[in-house]
Amino acid sequence: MNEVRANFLPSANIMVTGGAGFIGSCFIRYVLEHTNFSGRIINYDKLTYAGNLLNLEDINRKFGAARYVFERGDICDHARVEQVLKTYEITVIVHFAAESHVDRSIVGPKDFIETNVNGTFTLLEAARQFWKERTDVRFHHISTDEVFGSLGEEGYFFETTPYDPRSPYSASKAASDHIVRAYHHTYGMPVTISNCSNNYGPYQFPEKLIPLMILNAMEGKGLPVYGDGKNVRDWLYVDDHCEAIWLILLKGETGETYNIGGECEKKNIEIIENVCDLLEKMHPLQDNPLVKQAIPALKQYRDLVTFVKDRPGHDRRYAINCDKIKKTLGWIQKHDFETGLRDTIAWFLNNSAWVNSIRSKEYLQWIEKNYQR
Ligand code: NAD
Ligand code: TDX
Repeated sequence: MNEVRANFLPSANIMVTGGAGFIGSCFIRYVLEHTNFSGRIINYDKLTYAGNLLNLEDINRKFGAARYVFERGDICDHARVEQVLKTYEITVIVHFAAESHVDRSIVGPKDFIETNVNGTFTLLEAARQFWKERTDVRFHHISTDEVFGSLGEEGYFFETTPYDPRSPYSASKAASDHIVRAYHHTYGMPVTISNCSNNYGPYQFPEKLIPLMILNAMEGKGLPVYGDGKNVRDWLYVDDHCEAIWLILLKGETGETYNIGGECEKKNIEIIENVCDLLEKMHPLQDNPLVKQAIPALKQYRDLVTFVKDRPGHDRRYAINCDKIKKTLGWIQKHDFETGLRDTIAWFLNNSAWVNSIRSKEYLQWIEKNYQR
């Protein structure tokens, strides 16, 4: 067992940015429900289209203000960040807040530069001014494997792989990683960084591949496959990601970067076919009134697959080598893809109130207009 380095962590006041999003909300739930953490979490989130307080309704009810508080705010707003840092005497920042969707970054990159680059800088600067030279504090930055670029058939991304981002999203995340590292090297801020692969699981916003395919299929809509469908992603169940982040906070070395991956490479078309086949079992077409109404003649969910124009600059393959976190911190993935995907589909089938809350937001019109090509 590795030594626990961050002795201050279990009772800290942790600011989680982007805690109302997919991974941030899972992280808050994980820490409060499955660790020995006894301090307080302050969820700092702007509530963009991707932020949803319903993601944490149960946590809010169960834990109350002594353990969990929501503060609405923008990471680009220095004064507001400073106020929250001071009010709650924050000693740990876990930074998830970002514009996170590649397709949106292609249609409109400005928000990505603003939030991911300027927002991360603003947060770091406010933390530096508040913490000064303290070493019993931590800034953990959540990043992505996309900063490393695109792989061919062979090879993996290591922590040492040179950065080669290719979309406005990945370029903005790469920039933010560099700024975080600069704050460590220049000012000695105790930072850690993790770069992880594609997450999936409950509460994921249905613009990303897996939840979009589940909801479209459930409603008898087309399943848009970009290009030839043979692009490869490495899939990681979101709870495994959250556990890895907690371990890094507890035992990780400051100044270090950790890759986190599912070691589960799949072609996009395989994923979509898996979703269709599981839905045939879990929500058969004959019991699905929405599809019966939309396309009475549909024989199987797979027939909804539609090949569409490729994503511009579409990265071909991502694959993470995560030996470092396994060897040095003892992390391991606990969810296999088949079970994880089944649990995810079951969650979407059983949580229509959440799905409807997403549906009522303006994002649906955006998705129809911009990328249901
Ligand atoms: P998400 O889009 O579901 O959630 C992002 C959250 O950040 C939302 O709650 C949103 O309201 C909030 N936010 C956005 N701009 C903000 C701002 N200016 N100030 C405060 N809050 C703001 O994203 P996610 O999928 O949960 O991703 C979380 C983090 O993990 C991101 O940094 C992303 O780059 C990274 N990441 C995601 C994946 C993935 O597969 N989803 C993989 C690797 C890395
Ligand atoms: O409708 C679709 N059809 C399709 O073929 C969508 C939404 C996606 N795709 C393809 C594009 C990708 O090859 O599926 C793959 C996965 O797409 P996304 O879910 O948009 O994820 P990706 O672009 O790989 O980026 C994700 O992983 C890394 C997250 O959105 C990022 O936040 C994270 O950093």
